Amino acid sequence: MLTGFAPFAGEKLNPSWEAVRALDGRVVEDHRIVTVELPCEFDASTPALWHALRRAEPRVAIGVGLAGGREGISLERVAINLIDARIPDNAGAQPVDLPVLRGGTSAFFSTLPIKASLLALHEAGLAAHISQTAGTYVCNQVFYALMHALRRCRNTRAGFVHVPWLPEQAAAHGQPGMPLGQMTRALEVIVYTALTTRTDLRIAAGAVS
Ligand code: PCA
Repeated sequence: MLTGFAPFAGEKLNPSWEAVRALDGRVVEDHRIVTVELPCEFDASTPALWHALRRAEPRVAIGVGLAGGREGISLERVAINLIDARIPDNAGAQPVDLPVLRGGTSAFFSTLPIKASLLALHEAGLAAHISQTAGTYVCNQVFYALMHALRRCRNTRAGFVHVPWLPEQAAAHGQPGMPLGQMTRALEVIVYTALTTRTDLRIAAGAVS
């Protein structure tokens, strides 16, 4: 299962959903990809995610969001139990210094093979890096909610990936961008790697280039 986000902050498109929806129905290693668009809202995104998870019961669940300003694909390593919204969400909510889940564990690590994915992405000629923070906005909340929901599901691998701006948005912001086809290909590589890699590689993030 792949989730993307609705546009936010006045943008017309969210590249995360554009890249994810291009993979709807695609079969990878005998698994059919299911896609879901989540609202960019603190209140509505988690119930929508949990509903989709219950329906899909996926082997691999990857949340995808936009991180404007970053270069290439960010393989997120950690979700934290903290919300600190820099801007209001699409419902006008701007929570600050609140937990995602009251009393919840401080953080969860991605259970995707992020190092193997990094290597596979670089081998495919796609710009990517390991990121140590998914931020403190709606994406981190969804990542945390995903990992919390699956904390006892040993058969489901899950994590989060940030994509950069699309080229036309990148030009408008004067920041790095990536063509949609490359984003979609990157997500497919990450799904394939998650389904085919048993134990992640143990290589330093900075050593893969
Ligand atoms: N990016 C935002 C929320 C939705 C999205 O695509 C984030 O990084 O939190």
